[in-house]
Amino acid sequence: MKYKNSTAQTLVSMLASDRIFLQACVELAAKGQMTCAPNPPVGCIIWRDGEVLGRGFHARAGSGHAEVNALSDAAAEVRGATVFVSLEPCSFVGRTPACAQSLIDAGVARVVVAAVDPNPQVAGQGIRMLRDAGIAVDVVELASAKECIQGFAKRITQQRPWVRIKTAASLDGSVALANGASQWITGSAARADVQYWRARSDAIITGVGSVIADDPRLTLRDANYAHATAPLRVVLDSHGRIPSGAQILQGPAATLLVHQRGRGSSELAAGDHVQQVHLADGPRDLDGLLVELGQRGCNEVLIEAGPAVVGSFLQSGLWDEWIAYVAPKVLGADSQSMADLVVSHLPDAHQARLVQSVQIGDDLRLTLRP
Ligand code: AOF
Ligand code: ZN
Repeated sequence: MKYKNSTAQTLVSMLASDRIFLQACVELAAKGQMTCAPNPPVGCIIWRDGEVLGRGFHARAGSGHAEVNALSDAAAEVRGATVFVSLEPCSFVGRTPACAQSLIDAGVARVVVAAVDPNPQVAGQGIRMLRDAGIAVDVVELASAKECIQGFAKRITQQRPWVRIKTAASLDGSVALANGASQWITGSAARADVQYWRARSDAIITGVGSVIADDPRLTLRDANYAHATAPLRVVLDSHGRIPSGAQILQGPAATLLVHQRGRGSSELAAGDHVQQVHLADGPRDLDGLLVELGQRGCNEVLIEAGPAVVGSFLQSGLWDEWIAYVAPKVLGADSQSMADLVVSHLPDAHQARLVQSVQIGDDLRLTLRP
């Protein structure tokens, strides 16, 4: 059949190339993922006549947004260009000027957006501003664009961070032997993979039980993520049991101790990097804890804790994603389950939905959703 260039075919191929450019924007956005909180990661590409004129991503709150960085990256004139951006351009003057206005001033002809900004201060107004100025705007929704801002979206709309649980257990769901031995259950590749989730988290939550048992540092030590902002280390410690010599109390990363009201460790010789908060019901008030972390600008938090904390997060239903590493080994009947909870009736079991499974070294990594 002879190829005939109809309007419909032109539209179809335009849509296909829009998606390819937007996907490249999402990949650019990821470069800012570990540093941009509380802002969302965003990537932008400016294109005209078959040529990329400029690229930009948002690296840090208070510094240039993706669009502005792409505009300044463009050496050539951008008048009449198409702008691809993974998130709707902002419409308000915040820490930085409104991107929609900067694009209008630059005289671009078309803007293609992969996700509408869930921020109520924007929520479609950026698109409206551009259209009012005579710029053609197409929203080509991309699942990957939504996914990369899921932490920001949850905080800005529900005032709570995206909660990701991480577990590393044996085939029979155990995280330690009866004598407490737990190093290591998963192999080195899986443990290295955990560094990625730590690096993209704004806080890591653990329980005082794990601090007493393992004395973890919960710091980033992978050179691949040297640029990442160090996550806040959060210790759930109702009664102020944390040993004053615990490694987690050492800087330079910040640590937040969560106590029950009236309790706490006043005698802790804590430096500026250690803060304490008191919740009415202590760390049992998981929702109060999430609100506190949302107020501190956390978009994504990682639960890296023992069976008590993991069990209470599962039971509370206050989780969004679960990264479960499974090692092909059996620890046996007297080993410790990953979650301190009792299920008496099968229909009451905590059912998760499997969305991905990948082999990491000799282990398996399951991505689960509620
Ligand atoms: C964009 N491009 O690259 C990002 C956007 O306080 P500000 O001025 O940094 O504004 C932060 C808000 O801007 C943030 O809450 C979100 O709505 C939007 N993020 N918008 O056009 C970007 N990061
Ligand atoms: Zn902006």
